[in-house]
Amino acid sequence: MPIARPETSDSRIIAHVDIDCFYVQVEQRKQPHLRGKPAAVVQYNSWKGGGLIAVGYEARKDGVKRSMRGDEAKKVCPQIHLVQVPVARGKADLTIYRNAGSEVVSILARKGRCERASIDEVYLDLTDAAELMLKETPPESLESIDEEVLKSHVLGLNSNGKDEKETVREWLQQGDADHRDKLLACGALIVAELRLQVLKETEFTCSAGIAHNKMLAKLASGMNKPAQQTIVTSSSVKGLLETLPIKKMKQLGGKLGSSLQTDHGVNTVGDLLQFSEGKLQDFYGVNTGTWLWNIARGISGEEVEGRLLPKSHGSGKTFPGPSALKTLTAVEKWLKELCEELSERLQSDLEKNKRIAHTLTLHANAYKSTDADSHKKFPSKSCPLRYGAVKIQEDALNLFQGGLREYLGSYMGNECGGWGITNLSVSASKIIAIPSGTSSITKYFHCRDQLQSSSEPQNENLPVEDDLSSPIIGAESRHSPLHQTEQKDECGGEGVPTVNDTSGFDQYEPESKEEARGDFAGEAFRLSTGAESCPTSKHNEMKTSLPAKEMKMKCPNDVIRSNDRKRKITTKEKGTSSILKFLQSNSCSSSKQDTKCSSLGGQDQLDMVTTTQTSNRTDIWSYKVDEIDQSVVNELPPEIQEELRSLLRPKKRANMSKDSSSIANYFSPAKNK
Ligand code: TTP
Repeated sequence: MPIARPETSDSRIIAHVDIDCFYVQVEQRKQPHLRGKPAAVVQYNSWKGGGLIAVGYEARKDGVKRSMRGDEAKKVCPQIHLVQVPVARGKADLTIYRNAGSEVVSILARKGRCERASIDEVYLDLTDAAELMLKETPPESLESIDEEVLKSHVLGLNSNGKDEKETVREWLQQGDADHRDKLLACGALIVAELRLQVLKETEFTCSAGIAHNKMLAKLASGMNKPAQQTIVTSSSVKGLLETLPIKKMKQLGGKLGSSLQTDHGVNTVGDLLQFSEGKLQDFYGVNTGTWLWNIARGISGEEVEGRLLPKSHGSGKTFPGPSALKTLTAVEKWLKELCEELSERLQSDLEKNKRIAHTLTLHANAYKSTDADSHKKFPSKSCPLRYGAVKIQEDALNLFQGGLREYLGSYMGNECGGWGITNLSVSASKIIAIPSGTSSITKYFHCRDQLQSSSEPQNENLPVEDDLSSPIIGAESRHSPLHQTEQKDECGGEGVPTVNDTSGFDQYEPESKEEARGDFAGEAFRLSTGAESCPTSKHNEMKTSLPAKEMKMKCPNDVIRSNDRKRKITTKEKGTSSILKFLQSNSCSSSKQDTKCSSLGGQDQLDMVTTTQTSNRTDIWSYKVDEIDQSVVNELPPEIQEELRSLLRPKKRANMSKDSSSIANYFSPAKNK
C-alpha cells in the first residue's frame, strides 16, 4: 500500500541513476568485440532461441524487443549477437551481474546517501553535496561546463531554435534563478561527474533523473536513454504529470491503478487533480487518498535510505508448462539446489558484512489439475532461519508441505498427486548486522577459515555447510507459462543498509520494468507480513522426527498429514559525444580487459564493504534488535550467541543512552553522522 509522506524539505536534490541495458553492457565488457554491435542477453533455456532479458540499444534500433525470443530477434536483426546468461545449478547464475552492480554502487555512493533500488538502479540524496557546491563553487562562477552536463535535458526548458547546449548552459548559470533551481543545477553537475566516473572505472554508461524527490527523479531517468540525464524543474512538474498514464506511476501499475481507471475515469496522473483530497480519501482511505492527492502534485516525501546491501536473499526457479514439478521428490530435489544457493549467499553475507538473516520463507505457485479453482494462491510460509544448507533445506521442505496441504485443502483425503508446482523459491529476510570488530566474531571467522581448509567434517555448531564463494545482491519474481526469463536483481530495504536480494530467482518475465519492480515490492511485503510462520521449538522437533529422505518415500499427502501431526504452522536512448569519445579511447583487447575489470572489481568490492559497515552501525541502532528471534541466536556459535545477547541485554535498560561507554552509545546515530 502506498504511504503518504509529506515532503521533508522542498529543496532536496535526489537523483535516480539506472545503468543502460545492464546485462548487455556487462557482457560487452567481458567480450569487447561485442561493443557497438547489436546484442542481447538471453535466458539459459534455449527454447526458441531463449527469451530475451536485456537488449542493447543497437539492437533496439533494429526493432528487437525484450518481449521476443532469440529466434524472433534473429529474424528482425540477423546480425544480432545473443549471449546466454551464465548457468549454475540448472538455473541462471547472476553473480557476474550482481558484482557489476556493486561496482557501480560503490562509485555512486561517494557523493551522498545511496539507496540501491535494484541490481542496476540507485537513488542518491545529493542535497548536502549540492548545497556545498552552491556555497563554494556555484555553477555561475564556472568558466567552463563539461559537455556531459550541457547535454542534460531540462524539462520545460525551451531553446526556441537556439543551440540546445547553449540554452542549457544559460539555465545552469542563471544568477537570478531561485534557490531550488540553483540546487538542481548543482545536482546536474554532480550527477554528470558521477556518471563519467562510473564510465571510467567500470566502462558502463548510465542514465539519470535529477529532481526534488525520488518519484520525479525516477520518472525522469528513463526519459532520455542511454547515457543521458534529465532534470525536473519545479515549474515542469505539472506538465510532466498531466499526460502521464496513470499505470506508469510507481505503485499504480496494479489494482489501484485499474480501479482509478475503471471506477473514476482517471487515465493520467493529471486526471487526479479533479478530486479533492477528501474525495480521494473517501474512495481509498485516508492514507492512500492523501498519497494520491500528493502524487498528482508531484509531492513525495519518501527518503533515500542508506542501503547498499540486500534486505533479503532469495533463490527461485520457474517450472513452466510440462516442466512443472509434480512429485514431492522433484520438489525436494529443486529445494536442495535453491537452498544451497541461498545458504551460500547467507554465508557470504555473514562473512563479508557480518549480517545474519532470521526468517526463512518459502513461496510457490501451483495448480491443481482437477480443480477449476486451482489458480488460488499457494500460501507462502515462514519459519525462523537456521544456518546451513541442510537445515535450510529441511525447513524449506517442511514449509512447502505445510503450504501444499493448505493449498490442496479438502482434496487431501482423496488424492495423492494431481498438483503441479510452476514456481518455487526460498528467501531469507529480516537481516540484521552484527557489530563488526568484536573479538569473538573475529575468532569465529578465524576458526571457520581453519575448518574450511581442513578435510575433517565441519563442526555442526558452526553455521558453515557451504562453499563460501557467492557474493551479495537481489531480484523480483515472476513467471510466465511459456516464456522463461532470468530474474533481475532488485533492491529494497528496511532497517539495515540493504537491498532485496532475490537475484537468485530464476526466470521471471515482467511486462514492464515498472511492473516488475512493483511486483517485487509486493513480494517484499509478503515476506514481512503475509507469510505464515511456525514456532521454533515445534518446528525443530518436526525436523528431527521426520528426516527428509523418509518423507520422500511416502505419498505427499500422507507425508503432509504426518508432519502436521508433529508440528503446527500457526500463522504468521541519442549517443553522446563525451561518452562515445571515452568508449573509443578506452577500447581494449579482451584479455587486457579482463585483467583490468577484475582488479577494479576487487577494489570496489572493498570500498563497498567499508561504506556498508559504516552505515550498518547507524542502522543497527534503529533496528529493533529486541526482535531477533532467539532460535536464530541459538543456532550461532556459543561465543557469538553470548556477544549478541550482551548486545541485546543493555538495549532493554531504560538508562542505557546515558552510558557513554556502552556499545549502544558507541553505535548511536549522532556518532556516525
Ligand atoms: P532494466 O533496467 O529494466 O533494463 P535494462 O537495463 O536492460 O535496459 P534499460 O537501458 O532500458 O534500463 O533491467 C536491468 C537488468 O535486469 C536487465 O539488463 C536484465 C535484467 N532483467 C531481467 O532479467 N528480466 C526482466 O524482465 C527485466 C525487466 C530485467
